[in-house]
Amino acid sequence: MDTHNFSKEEETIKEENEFNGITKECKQLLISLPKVKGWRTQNLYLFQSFWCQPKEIQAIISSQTHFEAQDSDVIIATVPKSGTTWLKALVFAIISRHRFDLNSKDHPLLRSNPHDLVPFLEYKVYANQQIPTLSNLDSPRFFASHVPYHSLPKTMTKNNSNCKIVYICRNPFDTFASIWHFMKKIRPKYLGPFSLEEAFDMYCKGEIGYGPYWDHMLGYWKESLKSPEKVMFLKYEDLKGDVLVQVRKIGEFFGHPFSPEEEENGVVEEIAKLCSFKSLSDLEINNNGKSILDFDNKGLFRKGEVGDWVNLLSKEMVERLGKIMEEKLHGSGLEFPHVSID
Ligand code: PAP
Repeated sequence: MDTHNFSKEEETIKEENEFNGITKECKQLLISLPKVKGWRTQNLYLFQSFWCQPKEIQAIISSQTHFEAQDSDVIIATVPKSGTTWLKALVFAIISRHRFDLNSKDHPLLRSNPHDLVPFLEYKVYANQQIPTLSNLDSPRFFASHVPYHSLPKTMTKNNSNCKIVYICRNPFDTFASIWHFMKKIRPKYLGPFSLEEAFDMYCKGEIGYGPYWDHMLGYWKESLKSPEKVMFLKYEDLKGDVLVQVRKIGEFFGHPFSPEEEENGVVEEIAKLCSFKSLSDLEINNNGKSILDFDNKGLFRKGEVGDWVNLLSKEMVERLGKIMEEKLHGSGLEFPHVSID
């Protein structure tokens, strides 16, 4: 429960922030939707079966209305904090490797954060009521989204669309830990205190941006089983396990397999190195620059480890989330490595 008592002035700031930049129609829609307290904004709204913030809902509706997919589009879909930045870097480097020399000091990944090279539909492309012309962008176009599969623009997902989607998620224990640490940094003060217990409780109920994450993962999982040529399903743990194998698979999936000559010249290894936690997090742009929603890029690189949740969650928390995962993922074939706190 939120124990912070808001002053009159703070209440005004809250109200102004909530619908600032939101059209009348969208506001009307928001008012009709179920809502819960937000992690980073005043409220999260239940829109198309997932929880989301007002500004993003408006942008998502706009993307669903206006985005025209092209067969050559490269789409990266992700659960927040599951390795989006890493996957964006890898996919960009793999697909543009004939255009941008991997050894060049001018490689875009050395000068730009991956989020600026592969923009989110909901945070960037259609943000702030923009409806940009995208048809004249160089091919292939790169876009990203955090929305569940069923809420992607229909021109992407319809049967006769050949654009490809690579998806990444992560063990929900680590996703929670990553989000919790990130949120502590960016949560506005006027929203008041937010305890670990409260955040965890909301997470377990699915009340988090783009959550519930089990539904998010299952949506893409089922689609990847049905149409493996259309949706490639990855876990953060797969990339950590053997990034070279995954780089090759991503190349093949997008129709850019590595030639024997490239293999011999170590191109796969070069890409993995360029996109590694160490390389990216050492860059000036990722230490002092900003990208999505004006947040510091530095905050996108914390530890980059598997299993860091053990330093955060109590035994009871592990049991509760473990049960939820078992129940939700049961029978789907989607699994994460066994979790135990002992
Ligand atoms: P986003 O949703 O804000 O874009 P996202 O990139 O999906 O975040 O996830 C951030 C996590 O990926 C962080 O995990 P952590 O909190 O457990 O440390 C971050 O450290 C990790 N990460 C970022 N870049 C890399 C990378 N190149 N290699 C491995 N992990 C990375």
